[in-house]
Amino acid sequence: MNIGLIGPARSGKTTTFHLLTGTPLRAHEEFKREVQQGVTHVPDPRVDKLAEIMRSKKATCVTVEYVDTPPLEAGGSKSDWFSAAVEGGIKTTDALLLVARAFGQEEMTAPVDPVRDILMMQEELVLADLIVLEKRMERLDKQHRVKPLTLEEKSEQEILARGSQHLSAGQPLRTMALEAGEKRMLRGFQFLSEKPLLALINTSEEMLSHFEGTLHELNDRLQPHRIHAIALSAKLEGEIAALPPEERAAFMSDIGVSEPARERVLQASFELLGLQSFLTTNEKESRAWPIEKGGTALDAAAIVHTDLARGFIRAEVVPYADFVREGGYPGCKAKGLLRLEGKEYVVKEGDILLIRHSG
Ligand SMILES: Nc1nc2c(ncn2[C@@H]2O[C@H](COP(=O)(O)OP(=O)(O)O)[C@@H](O)[C@H]2O)c(=O)[nH]1
Ligand SMILES: [Mg+2]
Repeated sequence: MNIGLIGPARSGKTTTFHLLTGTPLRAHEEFKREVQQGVTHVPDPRVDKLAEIMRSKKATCVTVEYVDTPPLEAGGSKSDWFSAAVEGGIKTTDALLLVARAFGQEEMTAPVDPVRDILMMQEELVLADLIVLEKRMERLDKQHRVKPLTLEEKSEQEILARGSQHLSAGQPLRTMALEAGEKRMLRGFQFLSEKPLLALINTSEEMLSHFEGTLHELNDRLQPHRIHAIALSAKLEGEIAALPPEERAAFMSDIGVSEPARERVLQASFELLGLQSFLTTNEKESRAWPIEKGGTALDAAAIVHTDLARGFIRAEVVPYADFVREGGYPGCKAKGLLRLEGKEYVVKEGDILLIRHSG
């Protein structure tokens, strides 16, 4: 899973990137032009517990990759953050994290309205998608003049026309009503306004409680756009994360946060993407995997390995809590807690799956 950081210049993307990946901010980094990627682990104590029970050689958490995008050229136009972000590889990401600037109010002439800023940036995503979409429509039109379109091309044309109307009305593609097949087709274009969007209101220590307190209202205004916002102070949390572990808790409770930003962002991203996790465990490895809510045993098999999906026979399923209580597979078997499930079984959070397959 990878998430692209976008937002205007100096909104705190790079600061946030280092906070989320647990890497140090280097000197003068705000002026550097390169894209950077970093990986973070989704902390999951269940994986260690399973590794202990099964004596696995390896314990592997879910990983998330963040992509930081370069800053603007000096004197660049308003849309530069955006072309820089596209160049930076955000087209191929699964979701976007939009960093909105809500610190340094004293230097600003007007009071900050993060929702207005977030929606302004969304407009850029919408415009960029419209350009890509219209190019594709033109190409289909040209083709149509030479030879009749295939059925698939016709349905593509129809979806693109609807998409064009939707975008022209200023609406992001993520709010468009689509059937599963249509959605898949649209995904192929890697449209930016179609990606799930988490907004991060990056604020100062002084303003943090203000934004935390008004988050509900802000989210009410963002909800029609299917955007979810959280508030944090990237700089401050970066400083806290750099403290010795035993001092962190006290500082965090000082600013009124109970969990580190890294974990709050991961949690919000999982929720936004509609993800949950399932587990696998054997002597080699105990591991957590992300899966969309509603995903089946066959989907889970495909996530672990395509071969498992191809030769799928059945899944043996046991909830994590039962597995731990019984101390492993033998105990679960003895009590009949190990269920045999078919391809269509809908995976639940914390299910431990053992996929039986042929070949
Ligand atoms: N006061 C304050 N400054 C911040 C915060 N986040 C970032 N900054 C500063 O804003 C400047 C731009 O940050 P940077 O992360 O490079 O922004 P980017 O251009 O979006 O990558 C840097 O000088 C940061 O130290 C914050 O939460 N509070
Ligand atoms: Mg930067």
